[in-house]
Amino acid sequence: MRSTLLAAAAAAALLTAAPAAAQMPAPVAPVPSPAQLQWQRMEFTAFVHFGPNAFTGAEWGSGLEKPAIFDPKALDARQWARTFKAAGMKGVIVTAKHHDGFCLWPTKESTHTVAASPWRGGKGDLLRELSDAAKAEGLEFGVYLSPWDRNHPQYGTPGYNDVFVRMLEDVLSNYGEIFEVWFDGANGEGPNGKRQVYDWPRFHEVVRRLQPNAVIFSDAGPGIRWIGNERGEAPITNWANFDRDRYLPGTPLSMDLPEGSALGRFYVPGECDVSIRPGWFWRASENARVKSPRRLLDLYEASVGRNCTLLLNVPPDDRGLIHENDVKALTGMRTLVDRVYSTSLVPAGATATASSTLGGETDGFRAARVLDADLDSWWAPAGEARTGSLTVALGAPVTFDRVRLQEYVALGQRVSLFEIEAEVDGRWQRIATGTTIGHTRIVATAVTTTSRVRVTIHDARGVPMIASVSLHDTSRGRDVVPADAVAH
Ligand code: FUL
Repeated sequence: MRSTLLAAAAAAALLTAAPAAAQMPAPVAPVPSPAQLQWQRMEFTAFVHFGPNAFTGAEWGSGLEKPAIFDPKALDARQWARTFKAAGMKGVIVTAKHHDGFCLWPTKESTHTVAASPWRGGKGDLLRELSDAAKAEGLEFGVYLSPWDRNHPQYGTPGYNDVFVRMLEDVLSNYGEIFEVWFDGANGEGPNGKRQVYDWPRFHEVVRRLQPNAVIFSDAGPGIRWIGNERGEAPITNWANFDRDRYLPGTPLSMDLPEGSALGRFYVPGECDVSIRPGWFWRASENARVKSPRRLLDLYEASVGRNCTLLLNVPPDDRGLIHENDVKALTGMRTLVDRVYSTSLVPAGATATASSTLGGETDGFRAARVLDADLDSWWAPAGEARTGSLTVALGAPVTFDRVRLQEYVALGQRVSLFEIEAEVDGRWQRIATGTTIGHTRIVATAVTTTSRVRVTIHDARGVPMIASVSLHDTSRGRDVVPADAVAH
């Protein structure tokens, strides 16, 4: 089902992208798979850390916790899914198994599972409840699985890789379509004091076999890479291109993890994971330390606004509910993101012109295509040019402090150097310069009032293909979020 949808979406994207009069620019490798492209366009996803740690206050459970402590009496996965949906998130990824080894589904592969807990009389299956709730709310469903297991008696022996493979098979066969599989790279010691040598090629093969459209996250991919920190912030220069096969932690090549590299041979976009609270798991002592809506907007700009996705962890509490303070923060964040980013301040009557246009301005890849809301409709300069500029005439002065640029990345990420100018008192003045754009780049500028904005691409890896130019003002949200929630 999802595969048919993905294939149809890819074909439609190419069709809508090509005006009759012009030839499509050639792809510039590496290009995303349809699943990666769809994943990038999701932009914002919920991460859910839940398990015995919500009852003990631990960050890393020892694996010795008694399953009897896992008893979230009011657990309501629909409340989680409704909260995420209302926040503007497009999917949810749950810790099916964290380092403590406790499985949130009743697998035969372990005795340390929900089946041994009092929750739902030992008949519960959290993956079932959450995948159903996600489906009901129209959210994609994904799973986090830690190969590091501090409980399993076989961890640290070759037999454990078979156990982990069977666990993966369980999780990937029984809960419908999985959009992302999140492999935690942690590799500590197990109950016998040994570390496991993980069989990654085999783990990946299971995912490809059972969920061919799922994207695989781990530090260096293969589908999605870690951005290198747990603060939710990507570097300003950000390539989806990345040499995942050469990545080695602790060597100079690991420097490529945050930024990617222009010449990277694989398309492996970055994901920014961060918690809404100081810890990954809920604890009562952090109820007053939930990040403010304003801080969450900053994180949105530092992740989604830098060609990455934002994977925001919202851990349920020991009742099995998303705590009121987290709900409030997410509601405030949604209001801010909507106020600032759901519409562009470029007025409907604005016009766009370009230094040149592939296929001509009448029915080619016209400049005005950067002003429509369709990401599959983009401007490109004529010939094989790797440079060019777009001028947007606003018709009347507009005040803004953010410019959002978007590339059409289906045929490869291209732009490596750009400049933004505003016409002030009859003279063009530079208000920002930047390197990469990618799927989305949000550029902060000084508060600027102008009737004309010019975006110049100074260098790119191929013909630049610009899908969108929009203007935004972060002061627009301030009046709708209470002052106490804004402070951070
Ligand atoms: C890390 C883990 O050790 C943390 O507990 C958390 O799950 C984070 C997302 O990944 O590797």
